[in-house]
Amino acid sequence: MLKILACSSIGILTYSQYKYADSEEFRAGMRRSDLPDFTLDDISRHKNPEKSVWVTFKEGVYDVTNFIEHHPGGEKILLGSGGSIEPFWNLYRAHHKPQVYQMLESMRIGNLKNAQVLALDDPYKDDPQRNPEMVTHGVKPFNAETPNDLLVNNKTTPNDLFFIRNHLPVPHIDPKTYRLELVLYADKCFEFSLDDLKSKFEHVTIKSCIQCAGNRRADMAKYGNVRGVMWNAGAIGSAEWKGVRLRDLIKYANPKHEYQHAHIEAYDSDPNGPFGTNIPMSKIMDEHGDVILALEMNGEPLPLDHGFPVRLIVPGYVGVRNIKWVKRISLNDDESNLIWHKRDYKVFGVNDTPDNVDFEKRPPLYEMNVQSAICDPLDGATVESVEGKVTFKGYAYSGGGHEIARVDITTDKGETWHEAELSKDLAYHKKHWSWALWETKIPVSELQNEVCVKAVDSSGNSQPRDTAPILNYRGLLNNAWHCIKINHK
Ligand SMILES: Nc1nc2c(c(=O)[nH]1)N[C@H]1C(S)=C(S)[C@@H](COP(=O)(O)O)O[C@H]1N2
Ligand SMILES: [Mo]
Repeated sequence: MLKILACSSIGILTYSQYKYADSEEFRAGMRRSDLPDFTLDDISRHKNPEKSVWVTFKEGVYDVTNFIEHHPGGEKILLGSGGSIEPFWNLYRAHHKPQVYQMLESMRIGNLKNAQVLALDDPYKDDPQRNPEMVTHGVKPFNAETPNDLLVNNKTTPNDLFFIRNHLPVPHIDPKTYRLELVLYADKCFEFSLDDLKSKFEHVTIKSCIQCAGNRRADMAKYGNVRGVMWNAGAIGSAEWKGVRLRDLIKYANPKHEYQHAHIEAYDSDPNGPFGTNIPMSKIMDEHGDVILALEMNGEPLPLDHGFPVRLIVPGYVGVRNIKWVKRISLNDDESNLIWHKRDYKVFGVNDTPDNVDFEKRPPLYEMNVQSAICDPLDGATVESVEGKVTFKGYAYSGGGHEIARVDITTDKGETWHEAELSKDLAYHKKHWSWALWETKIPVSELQNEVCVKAVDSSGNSQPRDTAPILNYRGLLNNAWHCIKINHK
């Protein structure tokens, strides 16, 4: 079926274009003859949140003043005020969906006069190729997890299967001109080339897990509204990181003052500034010196997606503190004000909503809680028994270097438990930065349709049975018992 649209530049459409032409996405920003025209000048005069804020999208002009306080991304909406929101939407691709187009059109006030609709560059066009086996949750930015059953095949997660959590396009950095800046606030600044890092400092190798604070968010989402990437249990991996101690660089710089915090800035950035975080100096300078600037992952130069050429590894800390593509480290007395540090990765209560939370009141999340998951078989699988038993495998991990003390599996909702066998990774000065993989065989006669796991760490911390009491709208730190449904013959 063909359809001719009023817009002359569109002409005759094929069927797939026709379906598109009926979509919200297509209609958003199209010229509307029932509305007045505004010039770019007119629009640029409306960027005062106290009075009025206008933005453009393609040929559409929108008054978003009343929407600012409801914008899920908060005041970021002001980045586009008085001009086009397209560059930001291309960066934050989650906007490209029918509901958002529809909402935008509800704020429509006019057309852009003499609009020359620019074809905007795709900031993600140089992102690297990824392993198609990965379970992809989003492409721009790229977010993908290891298929959960493959996770437990290796104590060291292969580079091309290690989960990827990007917030922005992958920066491409020339290793020849790369410089790491170390700024001693209001004092002096040092620059290190890759050669400096490799030749001036002792090399160390540390096996450490990285786990995203949102690991298992998809489970939490069954209990209420949560926001973020819908990870299953695969937003975790363990790798051997080789690099130099950040402590050694700081000792080399020899600050004359005892700073409290290190602000870490990365090369990936958006109009708000660089991606980055804050690490307390006490962690960097402790007697272990295990916070490293890694140049290699599992014996290879860091892959582009994992921070080439230099990433920070902060063992025992939540994923986001392990900053990729490190650009600058500044020492300071105060905690970093970077938006990614101040306005994210904080844990709220069950009744907190985006409208009532006070980010300033909450401390940043550093060490993680104790976690475990069943990876093999996968949820919903039909299991087979060998000699009357079914094998279950998974991982357990605890933040802060706590050792996994035990892992137990139940087939009867917690009445009785099977202790699993653990295969632990090496500890460094009694700190367990990596995970324990576990395995157990359960008689098929005992199996019902659900199997759950929980772990206990060396401090006696364990996992709560239920998710509902730990629900938080950001979907962080879900460490409730991990349960899977199974069928058996
Ligand atoms: N520069 C930079 N560092 C970053 C991120 C990022 O988007 N940019 N994501 C963080 C988050 S939230 C996590 S969980 C880990 C993921 O590391 P990976 O992609 O190597 O698995 O990187 C952290 N470091
Ligand atoms: Mo993360």
